[in-house]
Amino acid sequence: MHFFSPVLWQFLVKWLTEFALFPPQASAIAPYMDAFYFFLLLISLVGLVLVGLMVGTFSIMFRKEKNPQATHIEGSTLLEATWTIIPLALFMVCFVWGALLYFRIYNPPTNAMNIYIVGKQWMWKAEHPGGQHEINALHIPVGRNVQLTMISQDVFHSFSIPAFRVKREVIPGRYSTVWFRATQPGTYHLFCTQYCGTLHSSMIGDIVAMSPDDYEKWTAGSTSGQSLAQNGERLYASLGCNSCHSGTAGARGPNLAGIYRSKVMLAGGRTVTADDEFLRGSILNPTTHAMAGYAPIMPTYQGQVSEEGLIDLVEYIKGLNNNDRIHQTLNDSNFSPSQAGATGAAPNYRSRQLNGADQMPNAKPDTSSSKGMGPSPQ
Ligand code: HEC
Ligand SMILES: [Cu+2]
Repeated sequence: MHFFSPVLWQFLVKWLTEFALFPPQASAIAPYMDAFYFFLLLISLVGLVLVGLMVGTFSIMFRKEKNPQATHIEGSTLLEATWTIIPLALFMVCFVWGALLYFRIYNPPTNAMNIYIVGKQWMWKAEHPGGQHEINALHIPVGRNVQLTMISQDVFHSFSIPAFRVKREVIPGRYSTVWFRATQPGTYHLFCTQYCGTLHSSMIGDIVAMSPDDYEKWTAGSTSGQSLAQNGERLYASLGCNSCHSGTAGARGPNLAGIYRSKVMLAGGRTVTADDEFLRGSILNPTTHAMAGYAPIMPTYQGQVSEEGLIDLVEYIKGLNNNDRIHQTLNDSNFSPSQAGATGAAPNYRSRQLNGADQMPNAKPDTSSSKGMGPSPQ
């Protein structure tokens, strides 16, 4: 490429016009993050200049020609106290300020709408509660708190939106969350910021922040018909969860209606809150999540349900308020939990998956599951 090549000049002009020293401030937390960042930058700069100047001045003032013999070397308590106390005070300011920001960033507000993210080599998949799926893109409404519940299907990834000043590790085997409130409509970069293999650099996408109206239009226009909770309900029946978790007296498994965010007593006597992570863990590792008062008979579903399927199940259990529809499903498929309990034989989950799924009386849309998607109550 020679000097007069138009390609070169085009590139230069593009680089100069689009070069951004700093990403836009497009989320509620961004100005606070930047204030802290610039404070750190400022005190570092002041320290650098101060120390640099003193090193320079003193090495000239006390150079060897002027002072061939080192004399008058003595300590000064006042001086030492000063250069200890001032940096200490500055560091304490950073600590308190940083901690306050940290809590704000890592505690999602309870009114946040939840979207699921599954990372894999090398793409981001987003799943909205209403059943909208996206790849390497995420549509969100401006002005609403959005929480992402994220998991990786393979290696470590990291979900980063510089314009929102958020970044969170996305790891296999465990949900991690991040939240933000977009303040300006626009399209922003999404990066994977954790080297995750050959095509790591192409694990990027667009965050599309839209006005609430546009967002409503978008969600209405891109449903796949089934919400996550509806998919979860089908899975729940086809995997045979309902045979034990039927909510009837004497059922072999605990009643799962209303369990979300409640306190659960484990077999060891420890009490935990049934959050997303707990629900997912209960399905994959029932033994380590064993509940007090129940026999550890729940089979593990490790390797039988994909991360997407687990999200569906979790989303379904989260919205489960009563067991009416479970009873209906069980009656319709001529399968009662007491029957299974009496024979002592484990129900055949596989064949039920084939027969049960299409016979379910669940054609009517489940409105309870889509409550998170409505317009913001402010
Ligand atoms: C063979 C009966 C059985 C089947 C089938 C079964 N479970 Fe369980 N489940 C149990 C029992 C018993 C417990 C309580 C003891 C324990 O935690 O291991 C339990 C615990 C749980 C818990 C934790 C509840 C709490 O209050 O701690 C969740 C969540 C759960 N099961 C979900 C599921 C899902 C989802 C499925 C289907 C994919 C399923 N279970 C299938 C018997 C079963
Ligand atoms: Cu990655």
